[in-house]
Amino acid sequence: MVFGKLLGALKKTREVLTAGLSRLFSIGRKLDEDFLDELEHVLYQADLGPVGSQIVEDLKQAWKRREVTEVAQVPAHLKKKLIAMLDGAAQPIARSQQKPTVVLVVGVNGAGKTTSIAKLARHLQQQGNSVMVGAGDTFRAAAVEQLTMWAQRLGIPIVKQHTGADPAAVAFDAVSAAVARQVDYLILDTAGRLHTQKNLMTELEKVVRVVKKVLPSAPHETLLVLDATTGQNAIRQASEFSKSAPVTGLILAKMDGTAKGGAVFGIRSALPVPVKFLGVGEGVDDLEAFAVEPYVDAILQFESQKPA
Ligand SMILES: Nc1nc2c(ncn2[C@@H]2O[C@H](COP(=O)(O)OP(=O)(O)O)[C@@H](O)[C@H]2O)c(=O)[nH]1
Ligand SMILES: [Mg+2]
Repeated sequence: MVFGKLLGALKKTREVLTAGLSRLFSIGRKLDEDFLDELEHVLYQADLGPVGSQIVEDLKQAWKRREVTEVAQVPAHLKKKLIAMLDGAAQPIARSQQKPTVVLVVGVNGAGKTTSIAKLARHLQQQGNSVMVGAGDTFRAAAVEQLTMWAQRLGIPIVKQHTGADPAAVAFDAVSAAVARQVDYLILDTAGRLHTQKNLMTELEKVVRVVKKVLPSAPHETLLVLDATTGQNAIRQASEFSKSAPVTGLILAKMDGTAKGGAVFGIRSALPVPVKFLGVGEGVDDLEAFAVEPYVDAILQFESQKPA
């Protein structure tokens, strides 16, 4: 079950949140300043960052207005607030009127770009689309091999050149081939880069220019892949990266096995673009289309929070 996988992936985040919360709830406490301060600390540990403080501030106001008077009302309030904060955050991947829809995938090395491309290709295939990939990370020999391996497994065409080739030339070939073949989606891999690597950022701009030369409406989607395990670092990357690349959506990879699954909130406040997908494992099926309520449900579960 889809929701089961998300629930499994977000286990650590949920544990940090609920362990902290059940500690708070177990001693039969009163709703007071101390309680709210501790709640803020628990939210902070789950990497909710400034969003946690915002929520607690909101809760304090509700408490002062006597809308929330006891601890038992806190969970529902919290959940409602978290869901409201992500209003509009979930959106499906773009689909262009004319084929192909070109998806450019960017992010720093190791974030999970190539793996996410394989997962995304699989996801799109399962929805009945024809998919093609372009091996635009020409810097690392292993990168082209990695994408080639995935393309073979998925049975999809790949456009590639030798290591060290001009990524813009690969992009040109790939978009041309995708137009000629009229595939539904072309997903373009790119070399990892930091915003500080000026020549690489310039190169990315060149890739976009060349893509537009073949297909003026493209890229239809520029997805930034962020490694959720890096927490605050991912938040920094999101804001810095977006200055140089017109990011239209996020893929948050490695949501599994990290307690920093709450980073979605912080990342969204740094870069308010839609979250398209969550990476929940290394396998090709480990990608979940982002949906707000299932996500919030997966990081917050209150069933077991009865006073001990
Ligand atoms: N656990 C986990 N590992 C992931 C996920 N996405 C990517 N990885 C791993 O992260 C590492 C780097 O991924 P890769 O796609 O090569 O990153 P790239 O350099 O951005 O292309 C690989 O070992 C992947 O298997 C994910 O959602 N969960
Ligand atoms: Mg890669």
